[in-house]
Amino acid sequence: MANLVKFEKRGSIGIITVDNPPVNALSVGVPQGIIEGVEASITDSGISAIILNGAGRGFIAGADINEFLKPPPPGSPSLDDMIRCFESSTKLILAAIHGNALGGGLETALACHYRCGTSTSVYGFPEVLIGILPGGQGTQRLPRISGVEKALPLMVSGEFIPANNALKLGIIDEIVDDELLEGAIVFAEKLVSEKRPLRKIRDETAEAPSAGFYENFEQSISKRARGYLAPYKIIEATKAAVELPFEEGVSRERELFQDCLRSDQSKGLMKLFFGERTCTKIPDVPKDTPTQKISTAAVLGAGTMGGGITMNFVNVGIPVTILEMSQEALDRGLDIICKNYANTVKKGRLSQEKMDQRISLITPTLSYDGIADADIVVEAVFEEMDIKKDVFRKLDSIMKPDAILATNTSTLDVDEIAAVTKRPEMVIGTHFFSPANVMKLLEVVRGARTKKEVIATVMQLGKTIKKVPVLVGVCDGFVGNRMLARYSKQAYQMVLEGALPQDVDKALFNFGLAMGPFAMGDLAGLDVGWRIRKRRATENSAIQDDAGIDDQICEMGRFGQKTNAGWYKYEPGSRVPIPDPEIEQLIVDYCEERQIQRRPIASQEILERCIYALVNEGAKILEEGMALRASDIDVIYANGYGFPRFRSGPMLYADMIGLDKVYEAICRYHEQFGDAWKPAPLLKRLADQGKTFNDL
Ligand code: 3H9
Repeated sequence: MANLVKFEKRGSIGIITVDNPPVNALSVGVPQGIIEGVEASITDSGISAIILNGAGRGFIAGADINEFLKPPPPGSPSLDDMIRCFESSTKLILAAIHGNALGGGLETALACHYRCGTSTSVYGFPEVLIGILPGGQGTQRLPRISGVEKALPLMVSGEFIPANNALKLGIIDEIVDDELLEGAIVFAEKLVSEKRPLRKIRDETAEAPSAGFYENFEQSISKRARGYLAPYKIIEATKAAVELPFEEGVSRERELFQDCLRSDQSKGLMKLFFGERTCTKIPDVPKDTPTQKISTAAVLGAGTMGGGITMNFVNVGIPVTILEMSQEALDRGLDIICKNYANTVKKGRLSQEKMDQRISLITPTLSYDGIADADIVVEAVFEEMDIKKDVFRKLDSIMKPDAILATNTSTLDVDEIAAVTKRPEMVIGTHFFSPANVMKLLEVVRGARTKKEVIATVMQLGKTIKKVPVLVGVCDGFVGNRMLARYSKQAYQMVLEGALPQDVDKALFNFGLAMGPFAMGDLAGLDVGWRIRKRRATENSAIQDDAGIDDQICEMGRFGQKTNAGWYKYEPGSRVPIPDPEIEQLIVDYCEERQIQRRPIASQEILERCIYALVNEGAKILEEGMALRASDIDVIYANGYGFPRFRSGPMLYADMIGLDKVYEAICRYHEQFGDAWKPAPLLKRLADQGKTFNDL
């Protein structure tokens, strides 16, 4: 028997244990090992029942996702072979579950005759999150035991459910003691002594759902599932469970599974799955680097960012002292935090008790003395170098010696900030994205002198506060915003050349982005950038005074959604952008005054210029070492910039198009539009070598 699976006999029970760390995936060899365990049990007349369980942290977390990205190995028994073996078994098989039973792991359990789990066990079909469907008969079995109306939302959301819900849905038959094997043995012996039948889910019927169910369900997921293939394939497979005999349903499921597996979407999502795990691995900061314990935090500034950052900490039980300069600012900030939580309570996603607990972890203060003992302080004050420097000098003088000093700057040089302290090795950037309590991305900015222990601590802290932390280097805009500047510039440029904001936004929305750059500008508020540009122009006479279209829009008092007008207009209380003839006229007049010849711009050009601008800058960032890997950039874009997850991110998208084609297009734009399009040397090199960013 393969050593990924162990077999032992305890009394009259054959015990098969999958032991394939870290998550007991069904890698090549595991199904074979399990089959051998079942066969050994069947031939042993002293065995009356079989228990299948997992070693370590959980039962089985599903198929081995790595194996989907490679050609299948020849001849090794598959999940299907294993299920057939279970169904032809003459002895009762009980799945005994602790930790996770996910995807193919849950399908394995559903092919057993009975299932029991500990009270803390967790169940789910997360295949949809990697662009596939439960293709080990899950779409045919779950509707048969839980009903279509319960099964479909579970498979389409990829949600994990706890044991008590799984019991209600019929996924498990019994919750056993946390001493899993003892409880499972008792349960198996009971099933045998009661001569319970070898129950097969395949023999049951999936009843049709109530009239209109599928239509309503599709409607309910239409926003979330826009552009995605797998959710709709799961619906089709579920219909097959109702409409076709079991074996035919299984064949249909197999076809639909292959459709998903062959798609670029599943490749993109699987790459992102691994990318989101690889991004915390830093070559020169090994896993065993010592970390500091973070038991308390301080946040400087109770504005939108400071408030959001504070919420992240208290959400996971880390008390925060929040410092402001005036009582009024402090009260305003705390009020917003309370309102945010109250909204979540109103939506039923948080209990009042939990809200109160979280609020009680926040200590407001007006004095630096109040924060001196915090393990980490995150500064979120006004984005101005001199102000930040003053703040860091002050922090350096009052914070305890081993405190981590973090800045939430989105544009300023972290090394310059660190240089005003006597402990630059303790200074690091933590670039949160707005709204900081919602957005998953955290750019962790490594300064030239930041200590490895500090990096390891902050990366770990990022995970603790449920962010996706990605390490980046010090450069203007770091990774995400530096690339975004190129993208936004192209979007704006095309409006000057002949496109309208709605044309640009539509092309990018259809590509799968949550929204295009102009709708995004309106959402974020146009006045912030405008005020910065105005201030810079006053401070520096070398900056030319030709107000851009965006400046003119602000001068009209149109600051975006908050004023019901920006690049678009908005009905009061609505967030739906409506193209505005007044803006169209403004654009046309603006171009006429400057004798800019406008021309129609096809959506293909819009898309290429925006996305390739990201890719070209991304290539420069990689070459400079500001991001560790192409997949880190994709993780940044998927988690911080609404890039469609099914495309993984701009770098994998470019790889899939072919870097030779991308390079060729960029060279064309370079010739046409000049220096802004200078191709990144790395892009040229990879294109010449027929390689991809992901080969690096
Ligand atoms: C499937 O089952 C298809 C079938 O329906 C049909 C087949 C025909 N494969 O997340 P973590 C690795 S599709 C390979 O940091 P956690 C992961 O990369 C599958 N590797 O831990 C990481 O490696 P490393 C359906 C996997 O405690 C390490 O394990 N199942 C797999 O935060 C630890 O992972 C899923 O989609 C895998 N399936 O979370 C479940 N899973 O240390 C996907 C994990 O080198 N997995 N790894 O970076 C998860 O959701 C989480 O990993 C889990 C643990 C909740 C299990």
